[in-house]
Amino acid sequence: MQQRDAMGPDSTPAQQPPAADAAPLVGDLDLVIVGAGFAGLAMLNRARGMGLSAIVFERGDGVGGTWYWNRYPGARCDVESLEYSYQFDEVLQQEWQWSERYATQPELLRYANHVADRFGLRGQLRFGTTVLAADYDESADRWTVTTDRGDRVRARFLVMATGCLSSTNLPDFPGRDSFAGPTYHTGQWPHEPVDFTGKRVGIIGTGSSAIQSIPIIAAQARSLTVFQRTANYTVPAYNGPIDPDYEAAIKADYAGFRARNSQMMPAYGSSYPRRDESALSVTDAEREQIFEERWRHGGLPFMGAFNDLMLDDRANRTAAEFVRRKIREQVRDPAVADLLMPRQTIGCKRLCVDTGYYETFNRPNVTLVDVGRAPIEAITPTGLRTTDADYEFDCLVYATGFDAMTGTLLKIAITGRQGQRLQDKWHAGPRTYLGLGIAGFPNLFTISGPGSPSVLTNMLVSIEQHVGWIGDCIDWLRRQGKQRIEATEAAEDRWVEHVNAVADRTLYPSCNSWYLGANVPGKTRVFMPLIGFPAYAAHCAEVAAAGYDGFVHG
Ligand code: N01
Repeated sequence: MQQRDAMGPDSTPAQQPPAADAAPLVGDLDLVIVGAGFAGLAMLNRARGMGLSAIVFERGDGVGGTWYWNRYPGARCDVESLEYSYQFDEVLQQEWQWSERYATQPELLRYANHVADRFGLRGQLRFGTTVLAADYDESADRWTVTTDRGDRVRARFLVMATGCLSSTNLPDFPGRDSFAGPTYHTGQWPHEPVDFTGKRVGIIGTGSSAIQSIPIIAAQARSLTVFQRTANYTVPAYNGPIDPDYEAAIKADYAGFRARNSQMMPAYGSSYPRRDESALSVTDAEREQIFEERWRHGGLPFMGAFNDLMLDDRANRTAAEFVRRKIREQVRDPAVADLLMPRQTIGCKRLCVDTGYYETFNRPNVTLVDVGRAPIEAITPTGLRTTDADYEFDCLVYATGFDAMTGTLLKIAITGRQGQRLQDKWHAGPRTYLGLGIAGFPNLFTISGPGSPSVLTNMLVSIEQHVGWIGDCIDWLRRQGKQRIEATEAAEDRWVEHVNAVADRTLYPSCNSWYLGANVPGKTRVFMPLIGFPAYAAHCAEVAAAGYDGFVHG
């Protein structure tokens, strides 16, 4: 494969970030990457290391992806900072110092910017640019990518680093645009601080984003009305400054720490791993003590208290009941406590991690409204109306989540071989091989795509595993003198079956989660991520070692 360079006189495209009024790009490259979040940055860095000509198109005006858009009050990661970070560069992981156990959004955004600068990536990032279409030309084995700024770039390979939670879900309530005050979506928060002081605020939704922002908004606003359709489970974060001794111990053997984490099912948590014991094999008192220890530790390792919490309904109920007892202890009004108690399987929607969530409902300025029982009928100029009552407020926050995993990909008109459109191919749910390749769409790779562990893992680990695999694959094709690689239909069919079969052995499909697409009206109900990182990563390595088994290439 030859480096091409139709974008400028150098062997790489423009070395400076393009100005807002930069002329459209027209040219021919090795690689187009869509998205400059953690996945896009890592892919670009790998491509540069391989000497590939590449450009990244990014809708936002800066790097960071999820951490660029989700600036709502209290936004922070629920995987510990020392794990939620790149491992591809030893100096980077040694020199960067996280301030807290769970990093805040501003700190994560600083980190993304630091990586872009430190590895000299900015020259190949084109911000404020939305990719509209990508078309595969079979005669030349090239993708043509077009954007809303008139760019028209041809490339041998196309990598979709578009993120899993990057298309917001904004319910189509009647009268939605009639509200007179400001409205916000947690996933598209303004860049300037929003001051709720003295305001009456309404918030729709009680997922992770709401659970993080509600305590902070409540402390600032005159009043906060929370519209809850489904109560959610959340465990305390017990966030705080990073213990310097802990950090020093990790950094003394960071590679070992990373290796141990990659052997965990969700690719994190080796410092507090899952216990290999059934919740039903211990006495009630022992079980209570184990849950209590995990609760006091804080965070997602709570679900690692026993090995069958996501496999056995009776085991799961012991954890669910423990959390419900905690809610009863923390919330003074028994009727409010009752409403806050989730009834579904714990863990089948992503567990939330909070700071002061349940206690917030003891505040006199916070009201909880059950819109599961009495749904929202309409947004009005002064607030909203449920089937029960009218509510008035000055500002409205939508914490209504995302069209997860497929939303952004399907907004782009992607057309593969023989004019096949991805929207048509995926009308009954996403179909991929390994969450990396799609039959009918040669030389297109998805990072953390549906069918890979992605959102069920530490995303940084999954991203780097995919970037490594894609980079190695392109390198292999180059060394073999091959122009094209494509998943076979048969391999894809087997893979989709495998992803479903693994999910069906667990309790994950038992509730209306965004993993299933059940949060978006009309979306096909299919469990999208694959459960279990270590077996998956091993399988991807075997596929590569076998000359990209399940793919055709030429
Ligand atoms: O979105 P969600 P999120 N009427 O889909 C409700 C990651 N994340 O942005 O449950 C009324 O979880 C909906 O109700 P229901 C993390 O992976 C991570 O909070 O569908 N309500 C639900 O309560 C997370 O899982 C972090 O009945 C409506 C809420 O809106 C993912 O992002 C922080 C409605 C949406 O919850 C998504 O979280 C934040 C309607 N028509 C996010 N439509 C951390 O790292 C939707 N809802 C900690």
